[in-house]
Amino acid sequence: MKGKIGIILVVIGGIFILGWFLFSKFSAPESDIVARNGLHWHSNLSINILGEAQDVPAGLGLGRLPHNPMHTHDRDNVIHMEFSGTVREDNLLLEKFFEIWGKQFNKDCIFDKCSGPDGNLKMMVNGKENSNFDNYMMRDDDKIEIIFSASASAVKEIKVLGTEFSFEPSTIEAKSGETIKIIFQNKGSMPHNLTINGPGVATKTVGSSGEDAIGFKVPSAGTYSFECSVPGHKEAGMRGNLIVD
Ligand SMILES: [Cu+2]
Repeated sequence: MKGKIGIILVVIGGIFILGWFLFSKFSAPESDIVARNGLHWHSNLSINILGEAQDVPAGLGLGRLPHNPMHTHDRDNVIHMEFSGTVREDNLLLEKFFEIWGKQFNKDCIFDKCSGPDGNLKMMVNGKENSNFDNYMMRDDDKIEIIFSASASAVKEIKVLGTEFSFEPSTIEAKSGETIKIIFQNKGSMPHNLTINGPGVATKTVGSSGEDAIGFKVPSAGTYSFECSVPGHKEAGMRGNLIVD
């Protein structure tokens, strides 16, 4: 009796698994089919990170045979989508392009830049903000822009080099109220520092090849002189101006 029940359970289980298999095999939704006889679409992709346009390389997806249906030919920011047969929405996701490229892109990050204190990522499609990011399905003639811009609260870093006896640059420009970080690097052979008159901030005196940074909130508009406070260095030429507007 026990044996019979066991067999019946196995048979029922088998039927269930077979049914589920057939269901999943033949029930792929029709709605996500974009084309049945292939397509040849193009979309334009531009990436801008902190104000700098990024190159989309030529020949992506064409490195080995068979060529990837999604690829680039030239350095013209055009993504080619040349599919044959049935094309599903899934095939046209922007994510696929970044997989081919081998670069990171998702709702938070482009390459190594992620939304956070450094800045914010946004995507525009045909002039409108789009929140699908890597899940966006590209369409013919799309103009896609991925933009990573510095957030207003981001700290601006300014590198100043000191040597005998000058600063490079000797003029620093900043906006009142913003927070800046001055990274002072001693490229000379004597000890130097960078001392700003007015806000009263100064780096440590550092030796040759040394470095020190000062972060501060930029004071009200005006011109503030800075110098190296090591005796005689200012007179010898180690001075400059912080111009605040
Ligand atoms: Cu000095």
